[in-house]
Amino acid sequence: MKSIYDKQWRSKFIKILLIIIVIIFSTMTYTKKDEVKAKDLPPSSNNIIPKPLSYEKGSGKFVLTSNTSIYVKGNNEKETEEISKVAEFLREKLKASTGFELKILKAENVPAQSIYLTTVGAQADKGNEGYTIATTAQGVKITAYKPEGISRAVQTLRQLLPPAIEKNNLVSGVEWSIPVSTIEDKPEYSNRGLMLDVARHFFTVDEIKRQIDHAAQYKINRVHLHLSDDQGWRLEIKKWPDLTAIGGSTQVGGGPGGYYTQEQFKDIVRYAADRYVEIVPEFDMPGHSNAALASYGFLNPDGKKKPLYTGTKVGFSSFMTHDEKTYGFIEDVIKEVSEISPSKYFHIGGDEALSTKKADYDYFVGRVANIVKKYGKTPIGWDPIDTSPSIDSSVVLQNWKDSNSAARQKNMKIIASVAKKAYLDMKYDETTPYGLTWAGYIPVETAYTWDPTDFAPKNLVLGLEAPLWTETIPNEKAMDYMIYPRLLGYAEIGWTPKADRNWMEYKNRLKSQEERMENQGIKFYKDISVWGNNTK
Ligand code: TNX
Repeated sequence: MKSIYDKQWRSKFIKILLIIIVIIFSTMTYTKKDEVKAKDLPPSSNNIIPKPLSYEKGSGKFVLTSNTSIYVKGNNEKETEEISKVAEFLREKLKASTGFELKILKAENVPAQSIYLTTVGAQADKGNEGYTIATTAQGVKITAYKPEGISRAVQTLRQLLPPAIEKNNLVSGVEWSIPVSTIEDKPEYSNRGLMLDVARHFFTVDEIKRQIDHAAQYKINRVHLHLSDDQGWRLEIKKWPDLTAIGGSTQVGGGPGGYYTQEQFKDIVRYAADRYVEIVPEFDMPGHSNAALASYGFLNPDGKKKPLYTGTKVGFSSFMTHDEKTYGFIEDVIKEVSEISPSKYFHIGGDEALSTKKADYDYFVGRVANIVKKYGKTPIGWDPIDTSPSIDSSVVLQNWKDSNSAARQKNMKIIASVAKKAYLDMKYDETTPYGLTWAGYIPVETAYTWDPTDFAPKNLVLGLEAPLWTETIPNEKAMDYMIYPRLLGYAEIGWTPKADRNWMEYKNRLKSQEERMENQGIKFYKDISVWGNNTK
């Protein structure tokens, strides 16, 4: 009896042992597989957003130390100066976290252990924004046709370094290494924009600069400022001071509003230009004009100033379209702004003019477009500006409604901003604490998975722009939350060819940006499709 019991027990024991061995073995192979996976994983450098055209990894690394210098050389003195400014930008970005005060030197012979920024020998084929970054164990060489391309490359270089590089305080114990690699890159579209509505809620110069700086790292190259609307006029016009004294004195909800002096506007423009970002000014008309109508009685049919408006309705205001005083006033504004705005574009609004008869609207936008052209600028307008017979291909359509057949017929250039895909003021989902829903929810995946050519023929598309309307966006925290991380997707749609983009792959790269954004203090939204549950 005992021996039978023993036998049974033994066979049971052997079975259990076998199971344990199988379990141990399978976890071993699993971890082994995992190790292999980890080893084969693309280095963090492959997590660059927007994704570069080509990335080739070698072996080894270049390590940045306090002895590294930045060398600059252009094709002429002026270009060398311009590259030096890009070098200064790079030095400042590296300073806080590394503690290094890198020297910037102009020299013929570039020694090892340096970062070399140059336009010498570059071909025009990658355009003004294209570049090559060649990293060896000895150093980094950035070559571009124009200093602008060097600036875009410098933004890429930040992402080749460990995420701690983005910290605002000294970090110790991190090796500041860049993997040996070669990157060839250039953008798909020349217009990759972010719009900030500073009219519904006012944002300070520093808040705007902060957004420009954050957006520029993802190679956004246009920041469109929506400078007037029913609720506020936000730029000083010397000839008409009440525009800001009265029209700038409030905002949605009745707060104090605010405005930029011309000097402050120039300061924003300069700050953006240092990052090769162009500021595009917009004054919305003939609708969305209550702040102006509240500032000066002569702009109204009864000669009386309209009351200030702090609500969120649209479509109730209109300039007088058949009164020469209106056009005299508008010309004064366009003249003053054109003098301080280096952008070749001037945005004249043109949306939701629901209180303007169609024929009057058509006449008005034609007249205003001509004034803009008189001051040497290219007009941009929201649809339905393209439907006016007085608008032709010299005007750019910013397309928000997916209604651009007139623009196509006229061969007008188009900036894609179709609301259901590109509006940063749309909620991510029903739990989003800010924003609107009229164009639908825009989770991060929806924001990423489209292309301007879904809405317009490629030959007409200048690029895209993501607008942040601010009726429900009262502060920086709300702004960050709505812009990030969706803007990274828009930046990539604008930069990376459609065929190279894929949501499943992008998702991983986006997740790897988390630490960088956090280190910069960007209060972004952790979308469930990327970060999973319980991360809100
Ligand atoms: C429509 S889009 C508007 C804006 C609003 C926005 C809110 C466009 C050209 N006009 O006036 O702020 O919807 O999403």
